[in-house]
Amino acid sequence: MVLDLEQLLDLYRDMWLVRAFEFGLEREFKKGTVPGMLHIGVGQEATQAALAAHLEPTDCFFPDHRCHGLNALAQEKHAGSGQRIMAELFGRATGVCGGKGGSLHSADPAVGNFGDNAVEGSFMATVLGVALAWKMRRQARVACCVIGDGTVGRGEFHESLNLAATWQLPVLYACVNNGYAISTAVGASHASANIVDLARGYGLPCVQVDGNEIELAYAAVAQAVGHIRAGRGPYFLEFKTWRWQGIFSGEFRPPEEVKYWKEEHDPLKLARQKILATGRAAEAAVDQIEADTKAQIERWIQFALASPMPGAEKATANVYVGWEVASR
Ligand SMILES: Cc1ncc(C[n+]2csc(CCOP(=O)(O)OP(=O)(O)O)c2C)c(N)n1
Ligand SMILES: [Mg+2]
Repeated sequence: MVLDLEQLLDLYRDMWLVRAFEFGLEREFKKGTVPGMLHIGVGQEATQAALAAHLEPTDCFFPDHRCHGLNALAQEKHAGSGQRIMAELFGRATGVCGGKGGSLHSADPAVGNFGDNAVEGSFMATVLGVALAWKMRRQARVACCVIGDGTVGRGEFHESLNLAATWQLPVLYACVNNGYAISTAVGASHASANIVDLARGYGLPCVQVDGNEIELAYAAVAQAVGHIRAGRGPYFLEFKTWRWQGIFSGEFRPPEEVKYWKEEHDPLKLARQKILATGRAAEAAVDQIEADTKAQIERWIQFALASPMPGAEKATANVYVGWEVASR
């Protein structure tokens, strides 16, 4: 075992926080209390917890559209204010972007969250600039971007890997291969269903890992982050995982596939089994972790619901850096 029991329990708590966050959010969304649209990250909790465990607030990450959990974990770990990610998704003034960012534009550079945007892959160019600045300043930091398998088809993916490898930039590519982009299977749109096969050509270390096995995911991120901080250039990680929800409601995948991922290879069930197999954790204590995180998320939802909407006077604030159109 790579992790001791305490570490495993901490990660289990983080994973439950992500799952409870997403299910709580989805429930509220269906009630109509959450504006916009959502892409839920249930099923990918181990990947998100493994990344959150290694990224410092002085590093950065560009989250993708399924990273509410990573955003919340970073916010909670580094600022003690995970509820502000929830409030952001509810469009409230107490959110990390004052309620104007929502699901796809939640950002807080103070905790390393440099934000997503709606154009898949576009931050793969931006991450190069951040990484180049850090390399020039000799800062041992990690610039991470989280991308889906679908994003691999974008030109920015190839431009980014090429330049990061050529200039040996401190970039961690965290590719979450959940098997589908919208409803297109990865092998139907890419030359290989294993993204590492495509990335390897750029000459950077490329490792594929089971993204639902928390110990393996954790160890892979530790290795990648160590490599980057040591000044040895970029690193590519492919997490093999599966998302419970797609872009639209309704199931398009075969029942046996759904059964495998939800019942036999669920990251939370796997972690729970591993914890209990140590023989040093009582089942009731493990159940309590689940109950505690669910209660914590309900408090975050209540915080969001009780928070005010941003005032109309904020509509033009923060549109341009250093120039607010206060008079309008
Ligand atoms: C450039 C661009 N093209 C298309 C879309 C619409 N879109 C949103 S999510 C998505 C699928 C992305 O698939 P993947 O990267 O595998 O992420 P997943 O949803 O599977 O986590 C697409 C095509 C977009 N946001 N940006
Ligand atoms: Mg995908």
